[in-house]
Amino acid sequence: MIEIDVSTEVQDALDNSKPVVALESTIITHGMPWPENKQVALRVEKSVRDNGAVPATIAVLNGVLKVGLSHQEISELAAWQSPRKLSRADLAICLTQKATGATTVAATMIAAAHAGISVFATGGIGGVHRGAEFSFDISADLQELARTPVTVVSSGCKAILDIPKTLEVLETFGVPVIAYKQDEFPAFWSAKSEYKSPLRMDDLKQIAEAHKMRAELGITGGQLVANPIPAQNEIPLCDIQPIIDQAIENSFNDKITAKDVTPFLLSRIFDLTAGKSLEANIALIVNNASLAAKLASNFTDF
Ligand code: PSU
Ligand code: MN
Repeated sequence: MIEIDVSTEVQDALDNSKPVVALESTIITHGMPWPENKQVALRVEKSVRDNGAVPATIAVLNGVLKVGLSHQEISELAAWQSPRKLSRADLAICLTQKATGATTVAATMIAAAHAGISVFATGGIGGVHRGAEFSFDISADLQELARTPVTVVSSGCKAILDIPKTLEVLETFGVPVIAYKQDEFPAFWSAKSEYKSPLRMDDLKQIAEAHKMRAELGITGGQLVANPIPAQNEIPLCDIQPIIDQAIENSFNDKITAKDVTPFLLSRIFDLTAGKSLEANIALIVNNASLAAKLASNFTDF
Protein backbone atom coordinates (compact mmCIF):
# COMPACT_ATOMS: atom_id res chain seq x y z
CA MET A 1 0.00 0.00 0.00
CA ILE A 2 1.20 3.49 -0.86
CA GLU A 3 1.83 5.54 2.20
CA ILE A 4 0.79 9.09 1.36
CA ASP A 5 0.66 11.38 4.33
CA VAL A 6 -1.23 14.60 3.69
CA SER A 7 -0.84 16.97 6.65
CA THR A 8 -3.98 17.80 8.61
CA GLU A 9 -3.75 21.47 7.64
CA VAL A 10 -3.46 20.70 3.91
CA GLN A 11 -6.23 18.07 3.97
CA ASP A 12 -8.47 20.43 5.86
CA ALA A 13 -7.90 23.19 3.28
CA LEU A 14 -8.60 20.77 0.41
CA ASP A 15 -11.77 19.45 2.06
CA ASN A 16 -13.04 23.00 2.54
CA SER A 17 -12.07 24.25 -0.96
CA LYS A 18 -9.45 26.61 0.40
CA PRO A 19 -6.43 27.50 -1.80
CA VAL A 20 -3.39 25.21 -1.52
CA VAL A 21 0.00 25.58 -3.25
CA ALA A 22 2.34 22.61 -3.69
CA LEU A 23 6.09 23.25 -3.29
CA GLU A 24 8.95 21.02 -4.40
CA SER A 25 11.89 19.92 -2.25
CA THR A 26 14.73 19.34 -4.73
CA ILE A 27 15.45 23.06 -4.70
CA ILE A 28 16.02 22.66 -0.95
CA THR A 29 18.33 19.64 -1.11
CA HIS A 30 20.03 19.94 -4.49
CA GLY A 31 19.46 23.54 -5.59
CA MET A 32 20.81 25.56 -2.68
CA PRO A 33 23.55 25.29 -0.05
CA TRP A 34 22.83 24.69 3.65
CA PRO A 35 21.73 26.61 5.75
CA GLU A 36 20.21 29.09 3.25
CA ASN A 37 18.15 26.23 1.81
CA LYS A 38 16.19 25.80 5.03
CA GLN A 39 15.60 29.54 5.46
CA VAL A 40 14.44 29.82 1.85
CA ALA A 41 12.05 26.87 2.16
CA LEU A 42 10.44 28.52 5.18
CA ARG A 43 10.32 31.93 3.50
CA VAL A 44 8.63 30.43 0.45
CA GLU A 45 6.00 28.83 2.69
CA LYS A 46 5.45 32.18 4.41
CA SER A 47 5.03 33.89 1.06
CA VAL A 48 2.26 31.39 0.20
CA ARG A 49 0.55 32.02 3.56
CA ASP A 50 0.88 35.81 3.33
CA ASN A 51 -1.03 35.61 0.07
CA GLY A 52 -3.91 33.59 1.42
CA ALA A 53 -3.09 29.96 0.62
CA VAL A 54 -1.84 26.91 2.51
CA PRO A 55 1.66 25.68 1.50
CA ALA A 56 2.23 21.96 0.89
CA THR A 57 5.94 21.19 0.62
CA ILE A 58 6.36 17.67 -0.76
CA ALA A 59 9.11 15.07 -0.14
CA VAL A 60 9.62 11.40 0.75
CA LEU A 61 10.77 10.91 4.34
CA ASN A 62 11.75 7.38 5.38
CA GLY A 63 9.50 5.82 2.76
CA VAL A 64 6.47 8.02 3.39
CA LEU A 65 5.25 10.41 0.69
CA LYS A 66 4.57 13.59 2.63
CA VAL A 67 2.33 16.33 1.30
CA GLY A 68 2.72 19.27 3.67
CA LEU A 69 5.98 19.01 5.62
CA SER A 70 6.15 20.50 9.12
CA HIS A 71 8.83 23.10 9.88
CA GLN A 72 10.72 20.41 11.77
CA GLU A 73 10.59 18.08 8.75
CA ILE A 74 11.77 20.88 6.42
CA SER A 75 14.72 21.50 8.75
CA GLU A 76 15.61 17.80 8.82
CA LEU A 77 15.42 17.46 5.04
CA ALA A 78 17.51 20.60 4.49
CA ALA A 79 20.30 19.13 6.63
CA TRP A 80 19.94 15.53 5.37
CA GLN A 81 23.15 13.88 4.18
CA SER A 82 22.77 12.92 0.50
CA PRO A 83 19.00 12.57 0.07
CA ARG A 84 17.87 11.10 -3.26
CA LYS A 85 16.72 13.35 -6.11
CA LEU A 86 13.36 11.90 -7.08
CA SER A 87 11.86 12.27 -10.52
CA ARG A 88 9.07 10.14 -12.05
CA ALA A 89 11.47 7.20 -12.45
CA ASP A 90 12.55 7.21 -8.81
CA LEU A 91 9.46 7.86 -6.72
CA ALA A 92 8.07 4.32 -6.39
CA ILE A 93 11.50 2.81 -5.69
CA CYS A 94 12.24 5.34 -2.94
CA LEU A 95 8.92 4.49 -1.27
CA THR A 96 9.53 0.75 -1.61
CA GLN A 97 13.00 1.00 -0.10
CA LYS A 98 11.76 3.28 2.72
CA ALA A 99 14.40 5.83 1.77
CA THR A 100 14.41 9.63 1.93
CA GLY A 101 14.40 11.89 -1.10
CA ALA A 102 13.43 15.27 -2.45
CA THR A 103 10.91 15.60 -5.26
CA THR A 104 11.71 17.38 -8.52
CA VAL A 105 9.08 19.28 -10.47
CA ALA A 106 7.98 16.02 -12.13
CA ALA A 107 7.61 14.01 -8.91
CA THR A 108 6.04 16.94 -7.05
CA MET A 109 3.39 17.24 -9.78
CA ILE A 110 2.59 13.52 -9.43
CA ALA A 111 2.20 13.81 -5.65
CA ALA A 112 0.23 17.07 -5.87
CA ALA A 113 -2.23 15.60 -8.38
CA HIS A 114 -2.59 12.53 -6.16
CA ALA A 115 -3.54 14.74 -3.22
CA GLY A 116 -5.89 16.92 -5.30
CA ILE A 117 -3.70 20.05 -5.49
CA SER A 118 -3.85 21.96 -8.80
CA VAL A 119 -1.27 24.75 -8.32
CA PHE A 120 2.45 24.39 -7.71
CA ALA A 121 5.22 26.99 -7.36
CA THR A 122 8.90 26.48 -8.09
CA GLY A 123 11.95 28.44 -9.27
CA GLY A 124 12.56 27.10 -12.75
CA ILE A 125 11.53 23.84 -14.36
CA GLY A 126 13.99 21.43 -15.94
CA GLY A 127 14.17 21.39 -19.74
CA VAL A 128 16.34 20.64 -22.74
CA HIS A 129 20.02 20.96 -21.87
CA ARG A 130 22.47 22.65 -24.18
CA GLY A 131 24.19 20.01 -26.28
CA ALA A 132 21.09 17.78 -26.01
CA GLU A 133 21.63 16.81 -29.66
CA PHE A 134 24.60 14.80 -28.34
CA SER A 135 23.62 14.02 -24.72
CA PHE A 136 19.83 13.56 -25.19
CA ASP A 137 19.51 15.28 -21.79
CA ILE A 138 15.89 16.44 -21.61
CA SER A 139 14.31 16.79 -18.17
CA ALA A 140 11.42 14.51 -17.26
CA ASP A 141 9.67 17.69 -16.07
CA LEU A 142 8.57 18.41 -19.65
CA GLN A 143 6.80 15.09 -20.13
CA GLU A 144 5.17 15.47 -16.73
CA LEU A 145 3.66 18.79 -17.76
CA ALA A 146 2.17 16.94 -20.73
CA ARG A 147 0.64 14.26 -18.52
CA THR A 148 -0.31 15.54 -15.10
CA PRO A 149 -3.00 18.18 -14.47
CA VAL A 150 -1.11 20.71 -12.36
CA THR A 151 -0.49 24.38 -13.23
CA VAL A 152 3.16 25.15 -12.44
CA VAL A 153 4.31 28.70 -11.70
CA SER A 154 8.02 29.18 -12.44
CA SER A 155 10.35 31.85 -13.81
CA GLY A 156 10.60 30.01 -17.09
CA CYS A 157 13.20 27.31 -17.34
CA LYS A 158 16.64 27.72 -15.90
CA ALA A 159 18.80 29.88 -18.16
CA ILE A 160 21.47 27.15 -18.12
CA LEU A 161 19.18 25.27 -20.53
CA ASP A 162 18.60 25.64 -24.24
CA ILE A 163 15.52 27.88 -24.09
CA PRO A 164 14.35 27.65 -27.73
CA LYS A 165 14.67 23.84 -27.72
CA THR A 166 12.79 23.68 -24.42
CA LEU A 167 9.98 25.78 -25.91
CA GLU A 168 9.87 23.54 -28.99
CA VAL A 169 9.55 20.37 -26.90
CA LEU A 170 6.83 21.92 -24.75
CA GLU A 171 4.95 22.82 -27.92
CA THR A 172 5.35 19.27 -29.24
CA PHE A 173 3.99 17.93 -25.95
CA GLY A 174 1.01 20.28 -26.09
CA VAL A 175 1.89 22.19 -22.93
CA PRO A 176 0.55 25.76 -22.76
CA VAL A 177 3.46 28.10 -21.95
CA ILE A 178 1.97 31.29 -20.55
CA ALA A 179 4.13 34.32 -19.80
CA TYR A 180 2.53 36.38 -17.06
CA LYS A 181 2.08 40.06 -17.95
CA GLN A 182 4.83 40.22 -20.58
CA ASP A 183 5.44 39.00 -24.13
CA GLU A 184 8.89 37.49 -23.64
CA PHE A 185 9.62 34.13 -22.04
CA PRO A 186 11.57 34.86 -18.83
CA ALA A 187 15.09 33.49 -18.34
CA PHE A 188 15.16 32.64 -14.63
CA TRP A 189 17.76 35.09 -13.22
CA SER A 190 16.76 37.63 -15.89
CA ALA A 191 13.23 38.91 -16.47
CA LYS A 192 13.44 38.54 -20.24
CA SER A 193 15.05 36.07 -22.58
CA GLU A 194 15.53 36.83 -26.26
CA TYR A 195 12.55 34.59 -27.02
CA LYS A 196 8.89 35.39 -27.29
CA SER A 197 6.59 33.31 -25.11
CA PRO A 198 4.08 31.20 -27.06
CA LEU A 199 1.25 32.65 -24.94
CA ARG A 200 0.71 35.61 -22.65
CA MET A 201 -1.99 36.08 -20.03
CA ASP A 202 -2.51 38.93 -17.58
CA ASP A 203 -5.54 37.60 -15.71
CA LEU A 204 -5.17 34.92 -13.04
CA LYS A 205 -8.85 34.00 -13.18
CA GLN A 206 -8.50 33.15 -16.87
CA ILE A 207 -5.43 31.03 -16.18
CA ALA A 208 -7.46 29.06 -13.62
CA GLU A 209 -10.37 28.73 -16.04
CA ALA A 210 -8.10 27.51 -18.82
CA HIS A 211 -6.80 24.78 -16.48
CA LYS A 212 -10.34 23.61 -15.86
CA MET A 213 -11.32 23.90 -19.53
CA ARG A 214 -8.40 21.68 -20.47
CA ALA A 215 -9.64 18.95 -18.15
CA GLU A 216 -13.19 19.30 -19.49
CA LEU A 217 -11.89 18.81 -23.01
CA GLY A 218 -10.22 15.61 -21.86
CA ILE A 219 -6.74 16.98 -22.58
CA THR A 220 -4.17 15.53 -20.21
CA GLY A 221 -1.44 17.57 -18.61
CA GLY A 222 -0.97 20.91 -16.94
CA GLN A 223 0.09 24.44 -17.77
CA LEU A 224 3.34 26.33 -17.34
CA VAL A 225 3.01 29.89 -16.06
CA ALA A 226 6.23 31.80 -16.64
CA ASN A 227 6.50 34.59 -14.10
CA PRO A 228 9.44 36.99 -14.58
CA ILE A 229 11.79 37.75 -11.68
CA PRO A 230 11.04 41.23 -10.21
CA ALA A 231 13.10 43.89 -12.07
CA GLN A 232 14.95 45.02 -8.93
CA ASN A 233 16.26 41.49 -8.30
CA GLU A 234 17.30 40.42 -11.79
CA ILE A 235 20.79 39.78 -13.11
CA PRO A 236 20.85 41.18 -16.67
CA LEU A 237 21.21 38.54 -19.37
CA CYS A 238 24.46 40.12 -20.64
CA ASP A 239 26.04 39.69 -17.17
CA ILE A 240 24.91 36.13 -16.47
CA GLN A 241 25.36 34.70 -19.99
CA PRO A 242 29.19 34.46 -19.98
CA ILE A 243 29.06 32.89 -16.51
CA ILE A 244 26.55 30.28 -17.67
CA ASP A 245 28.76 29.53 -20.68
CA GLN A 246 31.74 29.00 -18.42
CA ALA A 247 29.83 26.73 -16.02
CA ILE A 248 28.58 24.62 -18.93
CA GLU A 249 32.11 24.31 -20.32
CA ASN A 250 33.27 23.16 -16.86
CA SER A 251 30.49 20.54 -16.77
CA PHE A 252 31.57 19.19 -20.19
CA ASN A 253 35.23 19.06 -19.10
CA ASP A 254 34.36 17.34 -15.81
CA LYS A 255 32.10 14.86 -17.69
CA ILE A 256 29.11 15.62 -15.47
CA THR A 257 26.02 13.72 -16.66
CA ALA A 258 22.39 12.83 -15.90
CA LYS A 259 20.94 13.93 -12.54
CA ASP A 260 24.16 15.66 -11.53
CA VAL A 261 24.13 18.24 -14.33
CA THR A 262 21.61 20.71 -12.87
CA PRO A 263 23.01 20.73 -9.29
CA PHE A 264 26.58 21.05 -10.67
CA LEU A 265 25.71 24.04 -12.85
CA LEU A 266 23.75 25.82 -10.12
CA SER A 267 26.56 25.48 -7.61
CA ARG A 268 29.21 26.51 -10.16
CA ILE A 269 27.20 29.63 -11.06
CA PHE A 270 26.80 30.37 -7.34
CA ASP A 271 30.62 30.34 -7.01
CA LEU A 272 31.24 32.34 -10.18
CA THR A 273 28.76 35.08 -9.17
CA ALA A 274 30.00 35.09 -5.54
CA GLY A 275 26.51 34.18 -4.32
CA LYS A 276 24.57 36.74 -6.38
CA SER A 277 22.82 34.00 -8.36
CA LEU A 278 21.41 32.61 -5.11
CA GLU A 279 20.02 35.99 -4.06
CA ALA A 280 18.20 36.28 -7.38
CA ASN A 281 17.07 32.66 -7.13
CA ILE A 282 15.54 33.30 -3.69
CA ALA A 283 13.77 36.48 -4.87
CA LEU A 284 12.19 34.74 -7.84
CA ILE A 285 10.99 31.71 -5.88
CA VAL A 286 9.39 33.89 -3.21
CA ASN A 287 7.73 35.92 -5.97
CA ASN A 288 6.47 32.75 -7.69
CA ALA A 289 5.08 31.46 -4.39
CA SER A 290 3.06 34.63 -3.90
CA LEU A 291 1.69 34.55 -7.47
CA ALA A 292 0.82 30.85 -7.13
CA ALA A 293 -1.08 31.57 -3.90
CA LYS A 294 -3.15 34.27 -5.67
CA LEU A 295 -3.70 31.93 -8.61
CA ALA A 296 -4.81 29.11 -6.28
CA SER A 297 -7.49 31.43 -4.84
CA ASN A 298 -9.02 31.52 -8.32
CA PHE A 299 -9.25 27.71 -8.37
CA THR A 300 -11.61 27.58 -5.43
CA ASP A 301 -14.53 29.20 -7.30
CA PHE A 302 -15.31 26.14 -9.40
N1 PSU B 1 15.12 25.02 -10.21
C1 PSU B 1 16.04 25.52 -9.37
N2 PSU B 1 16.83 24.65 -8.70
C2 PSU B 1 16.66 23.30 -8.81
C3 PSU B 1 15.66 22.78 -9.68
C4 PSU B 1 14.92 23.69 -10.35
O1 PSU B 1 16.20 26.72 -9.25
O2 PSU B 1 17.38 22.56 -8.15
C5 PSU B 1 15.41 21.30 -9.77
C6 PSU B 1 13.91 21.06 -9.92
O3 PSU B 1 13.54 20.11 -8.94
C7 PSU B 1 13.76 20.47 -11.30
C8 PSU B 1 15.06 19.73 -11.42
O4 PSU B 1 12.63 19.64 -11.43
O5 PSU B 1 16.00 20.66 -10.88
C9 PSU B 1 15.37 19.36 -12.83
O6 PSU B 1 16.40 18.43 -12.81
P1 PSU B 1 16.77 17.60 -14.14
O7 PSU B 1 17.30 18.67 -15.09
O8 PSU B 1 17.80 16.61 -13.71
O9 PSU B 1 15.49 16.98 -14.63
MN1 MN C 1 18.60 15.52 -17.08
